[in-house]
Amino acid sequence: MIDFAFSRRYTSPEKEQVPQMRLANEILEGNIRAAAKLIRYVEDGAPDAVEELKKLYFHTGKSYIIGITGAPGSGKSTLIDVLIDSFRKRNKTVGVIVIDPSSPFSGGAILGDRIRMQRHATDQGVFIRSLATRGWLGGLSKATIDVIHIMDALGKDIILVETVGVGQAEVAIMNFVHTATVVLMPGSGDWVQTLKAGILEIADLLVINKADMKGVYELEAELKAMLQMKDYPRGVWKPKIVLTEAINDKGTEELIKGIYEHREFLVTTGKYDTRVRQSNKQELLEVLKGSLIDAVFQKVNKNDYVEKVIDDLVNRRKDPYSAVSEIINKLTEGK
Ligand SMILES: Nc1nc2c(ncn2[C@@H]2O[C@H](COP(=O)(O)OP(=O)(O)OP(=O)(O)O)[C@@H](O)[C@H]2O)c(=O)[nH]1
Ligand SMILES: [Mg+2]
Repeated sequence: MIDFAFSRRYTSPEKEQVPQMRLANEILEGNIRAAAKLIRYVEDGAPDAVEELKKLYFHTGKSYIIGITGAPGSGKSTLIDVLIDSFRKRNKTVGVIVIDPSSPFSGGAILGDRIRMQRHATDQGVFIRSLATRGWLGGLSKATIDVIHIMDALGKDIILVETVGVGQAEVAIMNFVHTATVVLMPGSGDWVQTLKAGILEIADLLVINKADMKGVYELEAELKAMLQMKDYPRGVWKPKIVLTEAINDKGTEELIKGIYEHREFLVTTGKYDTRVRQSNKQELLEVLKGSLIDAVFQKVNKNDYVEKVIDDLVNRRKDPYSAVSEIINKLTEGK
């Protein structure tokens, strides 16, 4: 029997010996320490974490998930800090996941983000976690959805996910959010240019932060021109542009209003269900991908088989397509 449990990165034998966990129940009772612990196990790729995630899954799907992505240093964390405040004033509990792009050694970004959101650290209604981007064999976006589920099960009404840039991994993460916000700042015109199509593909809200700085109107005009070039028939959401000054808590209410409007749009047009379906599909495919590769390797990788195939590729004795066909044939051998 092949175990389809996924593991997303190499774990040493002693790491696999995670003591019997009853974390799921504690998390469902709102225990923040248990949630932090499970997130750590997920990060370490502990196979037992999957058992806890399985239990939690049936209690998830209740949070509203908001993605905050955009240019480095555009003020995403500062914006999240003021958003937390506004949501808390509306009696909403908030989870924050910061995808930290820094290397494991610099730690700079985590520190900066933590400091910016520090004032919420003692608030029981707020739970902030950073996820390092390094070492995810099974994909960063899969790790992110696991942590989203944990915060969802913990009972957070709103989950904010911060990522830098609009690279492939970030776009994949945006598949899991209900409202995607792209944060820009004056002077990030080059960045906008290189990502032109990409931005409009993922953004439900376009935030021009640092509206106190020069160049706001140029950027706004540029974004408007981009939007004009695209067709938004009835029933298709046209990204909204919102101006903010996160450090002065200006424009926060407009941003929240934009988020609620987008949510209302999704619900009334039935697109909310479509998004959820898409997100579940994406998650299924990612788990499948990870599990299949694990399972296939377990089955075929006898006597260094995979290494030998790689040798063949390196020496051009075999092409990868035929190699995969052979692997698939090996799977069905003797059946
Ligand atoms: N002038 C001005 N500065 C701001 C504003 N919002 C944030 N900043 C500053 O911009 C810098 C970066 O802010 P962060 O919130 O860390 O930006 P970030 O996008 O999270 O940055 P990374 O996570 O490193 O990509 C900080 O020095 C903030 O104080 C604003 O509205 N106006
Ligand atoms: Mg940040």
